[in-house]
Amino acid sequence: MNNHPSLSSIILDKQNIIIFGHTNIDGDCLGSMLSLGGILEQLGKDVDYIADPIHPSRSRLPWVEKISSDLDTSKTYDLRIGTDFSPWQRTGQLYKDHQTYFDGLKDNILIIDHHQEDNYHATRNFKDVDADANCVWMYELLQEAWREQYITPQIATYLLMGIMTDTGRFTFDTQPARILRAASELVTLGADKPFLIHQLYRNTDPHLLETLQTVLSNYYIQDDILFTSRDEREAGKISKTERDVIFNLLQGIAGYKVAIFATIKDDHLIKLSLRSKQAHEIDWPIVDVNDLAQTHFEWGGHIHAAGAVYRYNGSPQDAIESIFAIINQAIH
Ligand SMILES: [Mn+2]
Repeated sequence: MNNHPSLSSIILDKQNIIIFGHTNIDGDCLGSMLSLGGILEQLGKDVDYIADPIHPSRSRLPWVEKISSDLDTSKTYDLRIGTDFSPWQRTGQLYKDHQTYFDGLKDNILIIDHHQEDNYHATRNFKDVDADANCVWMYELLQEAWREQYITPQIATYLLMGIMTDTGRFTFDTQPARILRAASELVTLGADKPFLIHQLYRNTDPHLLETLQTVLSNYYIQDDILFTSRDEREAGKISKTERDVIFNLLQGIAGYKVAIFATIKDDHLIKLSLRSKQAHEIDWPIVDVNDLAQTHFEWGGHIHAAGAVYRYNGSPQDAIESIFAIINQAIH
């Protein structure tokens, strides 16, 4: 991790730079993209910010409108950067629409990430799987390259957003000293914490209450598993903010080994969000949900928070029973 060249040397001779984010963009990814891009722009670089089309219900993330989903595959770039994800597949619809383009990219690919997944295509791989947020890792890399020279209050705010959102507002970080030090320095550099608190947590659309009604009426606890689900086919997508509120709620419940939030996406796909408790909270061995997701489903993430997909034919009720059985067997 420590033998990497500095960001400043990598971007020195690069002019046209594209920064990619992951599908279902979140505060950490957005903060990573905009903070790095903001510094590159101050250095006179031309920067494009590209991620999956953003659903209106997610547009409450501040500054998300700075991200475009119009990828011009004929445009050449001197450097392509992916932040807060590893395999190109995580760009979602972008990858599906431009698979040949992504698969054909061979050089000048820099990945800055904190997920465990493989990034086989990266030519430069800045990965820190111990970082609780990609933005804390990004902040350290930016500091290493340029000190605080280009970290304006706006850029400090972008970085603090990622740190706050990916740690659940400083709740489930595993390296609190590192997280709080970075947060403290960013506030000193002018990060606008009250603005973030308002935008992210005190400005939620009343639709949240409907979502909660569904999630709470569908929940059950059985065999140490807290399970709930929501059918997107009838009720539509929900925002990142709503998801975060749901998880804060589920994670506050005592005694479960795995909390599962299943989203029925369509007639053949169920998306799972998995959460487990940390060692200090429990008197049983920790459940590694990243391992669970990678072994029994697709995708992954982190030890205590991971996403997964399950493909099915037949009824979603049967699929949900199968998912429950797979996870139940895996953890017992
Ligand atoms: Mn992240």
